Amino acid sequence: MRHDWTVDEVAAIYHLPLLELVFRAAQAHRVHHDPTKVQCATLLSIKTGGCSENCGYCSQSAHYKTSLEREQLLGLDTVLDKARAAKAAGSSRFCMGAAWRSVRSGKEFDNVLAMVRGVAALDLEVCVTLGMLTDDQALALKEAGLTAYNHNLDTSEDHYPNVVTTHTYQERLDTLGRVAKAGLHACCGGILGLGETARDRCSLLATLAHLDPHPESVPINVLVPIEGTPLADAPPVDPLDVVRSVATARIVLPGSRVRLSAGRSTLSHEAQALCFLAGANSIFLGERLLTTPQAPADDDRDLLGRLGLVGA
Ligand code: SAM
Ligand code: DTB
Ligand code: SF4
Repeated sequence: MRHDWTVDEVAAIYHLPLLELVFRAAQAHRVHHDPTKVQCATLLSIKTGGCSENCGYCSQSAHYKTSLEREQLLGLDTVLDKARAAKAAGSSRFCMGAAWRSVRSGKEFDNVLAMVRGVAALDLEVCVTLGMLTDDQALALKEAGLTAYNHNLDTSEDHYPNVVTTHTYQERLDTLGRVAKAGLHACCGGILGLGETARDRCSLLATLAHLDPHPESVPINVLVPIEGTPLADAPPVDPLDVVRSVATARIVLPGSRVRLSAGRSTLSHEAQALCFLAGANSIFLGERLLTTPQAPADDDRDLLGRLGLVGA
């Protein structure tokens, strides 16, 4: 495990001839992981919309007029029903997202802690993404049985202010520091398609590799364009660049789970197969991400079956 990758070193990997890159990533994958297994996770938005932040890609920002309906925090029973259904459909991890800038201590946070305890009791890995955290909140989540805290850096430090201005990259890094200090695993990755350059992608991967420990999991999202947001008309990402990004992530973060996340259902089965070969070993299963649709779970089972991969 290296924590001193330079952007130039990461870029040298990212720009290798594609098949050489995929080959090297597949080798790294086999040293650290069982290449026949793909983790299946299910997402649930527990508090939707009305977010104070202006992330230019997000359906849930109150700054943009999107077609999304705001919703209050879901009740515990609703959440646990969804978690049981996710488990029955083959997921081993349940991830809950709230459209908050940061967590406020009080009744709502206590309800989220109850959700974490309840999901953990179902013998599922539990992940939440709630925005910025204090040390005490991170410890409370750890005590409630949280497996990992999702907090993405999303792009390079340089490009970040072009995407969001209501919080800084440093604030994201500070929250990740608190997550590590509380002994929680971090789930931290990015989005392709935010108008970034290849260098920005490499810079993000270098930053992720500088985190000590490396994130337990690294979501690679492809922008799901949302009408009404500044990035609604961003040019689509070349699927082979998704493969490149996954492969580079696998090489610089060899022990982490690399999750082929949002936007996966826009990739062909063949492109997804290349991503799995390049070291992707986790997916979101099911019809819904947080606020946007995905392919039905049956399609994913068909995909894994055709590739001879086992959902885990
Ligand atoms: N508010 C919290 C935060 O920003 O950390 C948690 C929720 S936020 C929806 C979680 C992550 O979802 C973002 O960091 C981003 O990586 C991803 N995301 C949100 N909207 C997306 C979109 N339209 N396309 C791809 N990824 C998206
Ligand atoms: C992550 O990196 N991707 C997930 C999870 N972390 C929370 C969220 C994807 C959201 C995609 C757009 C939507 O459905 O709103
Ligand atoms: Fe809010 Fe998170 Fe969406 Fe940004 S990504 S607008 S912080 S919900």
